[in-house]
Amino acid sequence: MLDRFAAFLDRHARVLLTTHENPDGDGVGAAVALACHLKALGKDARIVATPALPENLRFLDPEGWIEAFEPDGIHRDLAAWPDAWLLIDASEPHRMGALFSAFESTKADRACLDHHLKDAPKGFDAEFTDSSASASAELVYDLVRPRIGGNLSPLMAQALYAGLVSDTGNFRHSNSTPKIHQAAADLIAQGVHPARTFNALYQTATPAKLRLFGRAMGGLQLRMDGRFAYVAVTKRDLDACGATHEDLDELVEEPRKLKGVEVAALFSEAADGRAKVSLRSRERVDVNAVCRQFGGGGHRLASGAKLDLPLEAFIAQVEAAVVNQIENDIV
Ligand SMILES: [Mn+2]
Repeated sequence: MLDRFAAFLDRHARVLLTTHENPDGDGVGAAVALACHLKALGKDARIVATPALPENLRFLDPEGWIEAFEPDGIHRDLAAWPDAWLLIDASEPHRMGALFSAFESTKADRACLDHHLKDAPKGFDAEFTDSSASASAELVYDLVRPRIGGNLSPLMAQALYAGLVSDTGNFRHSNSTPKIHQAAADLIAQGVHPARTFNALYQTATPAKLRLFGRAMGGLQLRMDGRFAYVAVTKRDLDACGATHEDLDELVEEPRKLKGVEVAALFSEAADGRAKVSLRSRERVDVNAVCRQFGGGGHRLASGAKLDLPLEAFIAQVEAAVVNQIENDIV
């Protein structure tokens, strides 16, 4: 697959690199590293992100290569620029969000580079996918490492390492393979600083966010002898802490830390006024099955749903469904 991908890159001179909307560390890290590689080969490479590069990923782009998508401004004719348009870290064109209409109208060769488990990609001229890889950054590492004798540039090494960290949950998830650790070891040996990377990616909370977590955890609810644990956050809680909906990110990980918990939930009043739940399962309970009952979904161990109901009523319904699912999945 990577030889095919290298041949694809060889055939093109102006390569536009994009990733899914609301870019994450893997999509951005893989794009920056690939841009380094293409520029070193004498090619023109641009990276466009939508809506923009998140604050905590700025350190991956010290050269300021990444352009925030402006469909009515500098990117009005974006579709005409590239001879190859590559979607990184996704294999469904609509995941590009606002970039999709430009992608649809381009005459460039369209390709994707991805590691997600999906049906066969549609809407591309070429597909480069490998679901055995833990991160898109791993695919880029495997592409460039044998082709670059000696050390990678510090910029490329940092970008690749951040991608590996992002998609393995800092080497905690089940995709933390021996191969990923070997790649990380190679990058650290070349000068990447693991603690600085972790701090830049994750240790970015504001006082408002920490106060919100404290307030939410003060209301921790336990059911079924602690096998189901949840917290709930209302608009009033957000206002009282001076927090925003973005500050809810990762809060569901807190009740998940309980010993013996099988399912953790975060209930909240979403920005659109609907009641929202994020469910996380440790291993055995299928929370996707729960969320599908409420018109939502996701993965078996991480799923969500939204419903037009008062928060209290929604909590009661989801709680009943979770209790059922735990009884069903754990014999
Ligand atoms: Mn990824």
